[in-house]
Amino acid sequence: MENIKGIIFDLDGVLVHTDELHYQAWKSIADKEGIFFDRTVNNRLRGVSRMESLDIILEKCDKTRSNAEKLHLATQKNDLYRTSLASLSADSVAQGVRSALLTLRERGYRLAIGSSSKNAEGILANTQLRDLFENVTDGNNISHSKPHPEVFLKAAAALGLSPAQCVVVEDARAGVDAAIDGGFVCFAMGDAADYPRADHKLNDFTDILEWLR
Ligand code: B16
Ligand code: MG
Repeated sequence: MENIKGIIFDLDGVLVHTDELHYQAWKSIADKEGIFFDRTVNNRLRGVSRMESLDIILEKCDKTRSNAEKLHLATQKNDLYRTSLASLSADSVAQGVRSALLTLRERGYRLAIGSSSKNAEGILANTQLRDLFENVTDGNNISHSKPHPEVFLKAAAALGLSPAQCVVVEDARAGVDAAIDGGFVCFAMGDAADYPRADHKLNDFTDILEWLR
């Protein structure tokens, strides 16, 4: 790890448990439309863009939807999701995360966000995390969502670092694929913790402090 100078964090499911809010919003849409949707299907949506998430949900449905109908469903989901984001505050940040991020900064690491979400800036503002990161690369800045490495390559470039100088922290298999295919070291937690492509497993977010001294 001597070469590591930067850390790029996924947002939903790593720093904040907005993954649960995504699940609740999609569940509400699927139930209203009579489409089967459970947490196993939901795990396939981690790190994947909003429209690609909808396509995965619609795999369980025989009815073909027009692009306009799909856009309407995705907008309904995002409206529900954004309503739930309004209740986020500094207290919504996962246990130990803020102090671990401060410690990593004190140790000299450069921090960035690499998220597929178009709501990332709002989440970082509501949770008062924004100032801890030099760069936020998110769903508004990319053409290809995870598992494509674009989001992490852009975040590393914004920090002025090469992929080999950065660790990516992810909770999604699609995100681990993006990191490894982009040439990054990848720490995995949550749903992706046992994914063999990751370099190291974090049982708890604060384990990162043991790896990056
Ligand atoms: P939005 P991450 C991803 O964020 C979520 O994991 C994924 O479930 C979501 O579909 C995607 O953002 C798009 O989010 O609808 O807010 O633009 O995990 O890459 O931080
Ligand atoms: Mg995630």
